[in-house]
Amino acid sequence: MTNLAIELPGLALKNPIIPASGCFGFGREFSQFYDLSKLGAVTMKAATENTRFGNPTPRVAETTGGMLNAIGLQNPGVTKIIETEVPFLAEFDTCIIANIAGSSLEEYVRVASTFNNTNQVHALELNISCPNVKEGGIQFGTDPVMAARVTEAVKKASNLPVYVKLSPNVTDIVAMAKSVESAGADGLSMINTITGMQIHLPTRRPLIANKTGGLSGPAIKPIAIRMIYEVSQQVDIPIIGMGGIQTAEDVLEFLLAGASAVAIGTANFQNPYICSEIIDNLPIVLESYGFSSVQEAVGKGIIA
Ligand code: ORO
Repeated sequence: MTNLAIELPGLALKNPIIPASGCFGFGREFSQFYDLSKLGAVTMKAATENTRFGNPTPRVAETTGGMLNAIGLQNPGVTKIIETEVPFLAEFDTCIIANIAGSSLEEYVRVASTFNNTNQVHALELNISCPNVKEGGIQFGTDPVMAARVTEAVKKASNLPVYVKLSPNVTDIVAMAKSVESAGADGLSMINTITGMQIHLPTRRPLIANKTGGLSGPAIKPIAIRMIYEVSQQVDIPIIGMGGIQTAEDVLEFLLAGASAVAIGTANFQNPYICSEIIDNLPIVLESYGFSSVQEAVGKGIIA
């Protein structure tokens, strides 16, 4: 029997498959398709202090091998999420990860400490990498000093493990990773989307109203693999890897590159059963490449 379980700070995962933040809402729609208890964990859509309606539409567009989005952190606000969404997800036998965002260091701290009042959330994912809002977010995620400052502040404010979600929109992702590790991050989550833009020729307008958006999907998979590989060589904290995963073979590639678990994002829009199908296929794929557990595959990949 292939052992899919993996232990990360705060997260005793029955398998390494986690729907990615922003691509699964709060799980309600997907719970009509399969039992969410099958999942290793669920990462909720980003929570901010107050309700956000997000950016003007259109804010999602298909691209070659991927998708652009500029949702703008739409969410009902942390209090509502704790009142209505966390209890819904807590009905399932899975871990809950709360993605937190803010437009200032103080907002991150307030959102993080609000989650202390619920005992149903297992970990925080500190989102310093949203490419689609003017304030906060990526300003923290592209500067190692700011990233360390917000990580340290959130760690102080929270009794939950903190996974910092890194942006690929930087020259040196290893420097970012090391900086948040020194500031006390318990883990990393990488990569968020890559800023992109596409133009609709007949109207000569950008395809999305925000002009630019975050590119996700299989088009970014090699970038994610490269970054996870480089970072995993240089830090000691675990990595939740993501970026264009569509199959169990892709999952194995991420594990071999150095991820300990993975998040599935864009693929959920194409196939709502994708996480469930990958969980079913993963033991077969692991076995066919000679692995008897997920743990055994982590970081064992690259034969030079
Ligand atoms: N979009 C992304 O691509 N990443 C985020 O972290 C957040 C958003 C969004 O809400 O626009």
